[in-house]
Amino acid sequence: MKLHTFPRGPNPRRVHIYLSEKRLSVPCETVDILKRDNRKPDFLARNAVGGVPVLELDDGSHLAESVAICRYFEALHPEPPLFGTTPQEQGRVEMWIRRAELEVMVPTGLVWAHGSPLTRSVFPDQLPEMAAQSRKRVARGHELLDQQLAREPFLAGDTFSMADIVAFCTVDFGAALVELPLDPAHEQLARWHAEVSERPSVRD
Ligand SMILES: N[C@@H](CCC(=O)N[C@@H](CS)C(=O)NCC(=O)O)C(=O)O
Repeated sequence: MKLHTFPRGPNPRRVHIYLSEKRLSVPCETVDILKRDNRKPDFLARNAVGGVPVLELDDGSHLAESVAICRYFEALHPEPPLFGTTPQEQGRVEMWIRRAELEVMVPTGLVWAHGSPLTRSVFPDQLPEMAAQSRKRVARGHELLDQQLAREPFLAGDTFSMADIVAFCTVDFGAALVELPLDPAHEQLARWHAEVSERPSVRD
């Protein structure tokens, strides 16, 4: 088994935090996405979509998509649960994973692609208007998370879950690289962000 990864990327980072929470160790090979190694034919043979992370299994097959990779490990190692245990918990975790992806990660990615000088060489047809609109969507996504975190300590309830991992990696990426800092008005999002930042799986 081997994880093809670029640990600083927000999507691979989810898997690294997940594995650390589960105390699982998996051999890793870094793919230099800055050099576009993930767009070369040998990598595209592993993942036709071209992104990292990709998990190579011992039978030579591959699994892509960060959440799918974590679900694979969850089925093999259910404890401690990070996708919920009861049907209700599992539904809530899934709901907040989807919301973190669709309401926050998608627009954050669009700001990254269309509004960052760091990606201009990769996306020469940047649309500043798309970046501006997506910034507003990110603000609404942060608001959604903030409201939920005013009700519950973590996104899916009382316990830390995969939904927190997905949302945290997204919010952190936005703040660090996409000029999408946390709004001081989002006090619960800031409280949660500070708490999750202190988890050994995130800090180390
Ligand atoms: N939905 C995928 C997204 C994968 C993805 O876009 N990964 C980024 C790194 S954070 C990447 O490989 N970017 C370089 C590229 O797509 O060429 C997942 O969750 O794994």
